[in-house]
Amino acid sequence: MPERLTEMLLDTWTPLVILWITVFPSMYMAPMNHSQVAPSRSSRGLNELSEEQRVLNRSKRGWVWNQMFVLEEFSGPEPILVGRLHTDLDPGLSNIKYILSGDGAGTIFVINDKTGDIHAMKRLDREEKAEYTLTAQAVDSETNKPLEPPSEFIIKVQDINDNPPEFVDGPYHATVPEMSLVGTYVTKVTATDADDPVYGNSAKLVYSILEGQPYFSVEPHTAIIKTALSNMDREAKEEYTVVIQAKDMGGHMGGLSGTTTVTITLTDVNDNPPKFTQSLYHFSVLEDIAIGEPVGRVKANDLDIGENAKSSYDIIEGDGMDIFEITSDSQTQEGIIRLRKPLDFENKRSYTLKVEASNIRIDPRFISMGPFKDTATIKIVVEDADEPPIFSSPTYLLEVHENAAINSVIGQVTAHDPDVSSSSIRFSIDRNTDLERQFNINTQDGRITLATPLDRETSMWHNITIVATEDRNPSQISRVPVAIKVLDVNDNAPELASGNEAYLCENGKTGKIIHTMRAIDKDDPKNGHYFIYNLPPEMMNNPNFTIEKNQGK
Ligand SMILES: *[C@@H]1O[C@H](CO)[C@@H](O)[C@H](O)[C@H]1NC(C)=O
Ligand SMILES: CC(=O)N[C@H]1CO[C@H](CO)[C@@H](O)[C@@H]1O
Repeated sequence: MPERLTEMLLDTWTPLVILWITVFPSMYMAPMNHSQVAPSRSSRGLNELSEEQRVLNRSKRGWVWNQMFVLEEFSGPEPILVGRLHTDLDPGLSNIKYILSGDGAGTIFVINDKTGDIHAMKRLDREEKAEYTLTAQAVDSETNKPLEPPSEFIIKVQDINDNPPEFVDGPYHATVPEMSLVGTYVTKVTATDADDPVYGNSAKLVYSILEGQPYFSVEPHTAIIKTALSNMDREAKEEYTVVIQAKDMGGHMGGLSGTTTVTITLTDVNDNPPKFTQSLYHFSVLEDIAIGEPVGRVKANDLDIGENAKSSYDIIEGDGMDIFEITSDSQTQEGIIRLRKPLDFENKRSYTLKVEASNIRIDPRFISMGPFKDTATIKIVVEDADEPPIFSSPTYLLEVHENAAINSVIGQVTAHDPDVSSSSIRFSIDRNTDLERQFNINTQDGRITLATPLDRETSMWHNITIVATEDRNPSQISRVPVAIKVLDVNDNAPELASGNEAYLCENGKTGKIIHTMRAIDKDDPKNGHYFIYNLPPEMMNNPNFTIEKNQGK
């Protein structure tokens, strides 16, 4: 075979050639060379090889059948000649009639019943229907008797590159951690091409990046998008728009292309330490704030987000480490300084603390970038608050003998105003605790005196409340409990207990106990009662009875 012809055949005609060589029928069909522009009904575009083959194959009878090809989207002024049926049953026979049936016969494909030329009457679209199955038959034109058995053949619609690549899943969104190394996988995109994937290069895609360089790259054949720059910093630029193009014809000139957008967001890594907004904070606080109350807030900002921006706060130094504490506000990420122990302006008027904010979640990759913490100094000034008087004791216990004289002093309470500009104090008795007005108090010096007589046997305790009021600001009030215990004096005579009738027998023996006397006393001496029993004077000289102390009691 001539070299030039071989080359020609290698392209679209290869499958036909193979069939012609392997099958040896007497009837054949000849496809048209579609590189010809606008073939006409009269065109004699028969392949030379067909003639050669025809000679070769004449020895055998039957259909030479094969597949024919027709270019899709052909839109010449006249119908395109797809191919020609021919039987060499009897080359001289003029009464052969060709009949075509099957997919599109008579509408899309029309056969010239004499010449066997098949024309495509319509423009075809391979992506709509890629092949048509038809049946051809040669009959006697006069008798309509089949000269050959019918045989099927296929007309294949041959692809042209009439479909651009399409990204059906686009536009895409992808993320990649900031500070990733060059070549880190980001995502993969896919374009599809409706053209014939097995024939030619019409569906052979090559990807390239139109927008997004030098930050990202795309792998031409896999469409894998990777980072192309290291140390991309989310805090500098968070979102990138990457445009990827897919081009068919293997990316060559003249290919069709389609594009898609990939929005790539850098995700946060902890590459920023917390930083206090100020190196020195000043707070002032009234000395009388309650334990647990906030004194002030500090903030260490972190350019990162989420967990990477979270810091814990600690007091690491200072003269108020036991007085204050710092906690973090999970909402605002601020450090809140709170009071742990009471303040006393009169005792200490300022504190200095050193606080530290340190990231909670640290990425080991970035430890070398420095400590993920920061410190600041906090100065707290304690301000004087108008405080109520303070008694010299939280409670008082006073004792008084029950026979104490009216106006005698029972005891004294004292109190002072802790404020620097100290106020004088007035004392009073809370009369709700001394309804009987048993006591009086000296408003100036706090001496408590007896107002009415006491009786221990009536009331042993008088528990009263003393009120101290600042002269300058009468709303500054303190109260203290005073328990007054009434001490016993022997103001009650003993009495003999009842049931003092005794009986003895006539012949009672001398020395026999005939009765035990008992005495009682309302008083309550410290060491208990001690009674002395004597017979009345008129009995003193009667030798018949004596009274004795009962076992020392
Ligand atoms: C008064 O106070 C004393 C001492 O606290 C206590 O023992 C006593 O029970 C109290 N008496 C009354 C009547 O409250
Ligand atoms: C003073 C008195 O009553 N003495 C009497 C003591 O007992 C003797 C014996 O029973 C009497 O005789 C006494 O009179």
